[in-house]
Amino acid sequence: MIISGKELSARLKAEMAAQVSSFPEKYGRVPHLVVILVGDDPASVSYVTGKAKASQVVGIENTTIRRPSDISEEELLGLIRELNADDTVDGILVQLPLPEHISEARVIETISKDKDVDGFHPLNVAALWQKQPCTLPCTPKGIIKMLKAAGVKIKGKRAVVIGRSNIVGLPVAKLLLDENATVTIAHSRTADLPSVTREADILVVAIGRPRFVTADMVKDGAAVIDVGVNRDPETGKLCGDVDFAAIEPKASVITPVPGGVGPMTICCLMENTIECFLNKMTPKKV
Ligand code: L34
Repeated sequence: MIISGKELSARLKAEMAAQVSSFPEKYGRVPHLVVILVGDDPASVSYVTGKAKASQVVGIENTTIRRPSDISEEELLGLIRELNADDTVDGILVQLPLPEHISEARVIETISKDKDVDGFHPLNVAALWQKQPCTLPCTPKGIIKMLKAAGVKIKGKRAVVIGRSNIVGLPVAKLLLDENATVTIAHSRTADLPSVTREADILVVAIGRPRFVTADMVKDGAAVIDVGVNRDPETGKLCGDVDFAAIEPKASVITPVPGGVGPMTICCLMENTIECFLNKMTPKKV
């Protein structure tokens, strides 16, 4: 079975739209997400456009701020600080990657924790690993939603995550662990990787190389989640990290690229923006 992230995200966005439509009456306004895009990398432009479109569907106000790739780090940090101080802004996202002269770490730590809709701020990451309330990073959150929607039982299963980035690999491994899977984090330097991945009931691949995972690496009946978004070197088309044609017949469920994890990432960004808005509007008593 192919898990359509496109369909699942459409369903969830429709539910969020219904929820958001009650906000003007309840809170006097709708959530406001600001996305900052530095430079004009075509992939980033496409993702940021997707975020603006999804905002429109959900009824969230979206401001996309574009800056040239030669913007100084200080200027970018200044813009973020202004948005932090702006009460009408609920969520701030700076699209990654950034040009080399700008420190991604400094940018991420400058965004107010309460407006960090990506869940990338060190305080959010710490809260996640300490089992405290936090904003969950969008891609890992979307992956867990897809597995659950497809009826995949996570508890007691062996999960293998290929990739150890801060954005996907590490947090998705943590979320699977919290669902009581037994998790192995592998990477491009893992010795005899196929012997590790063949043990996986749930295989999550976030390595960024076309057809990195071949059929011999996948156990029969495994759930396969493909986080890769690559250009196929031969056809130039969008493709994942998994040899989809060869693995789809073996897998119990598999996510396609495009139409899999990508749309779910954006869907969870919408959810996180609503969450940040509601946290502000209905503060929890301590
Ligand atoms: N700050 N930077 C920040 N937050 C993020 O959550 C991201 N990411 C990653 C890159 N940089 C970021 C995204 O938004 C990757 N990513 C992302 C989002 C959406 C899609 C892919 C990656 C997506 O919608 N992909 C479509 C195809 C889009 C196309 O045609 O180009 C899909 O169906 O997979």
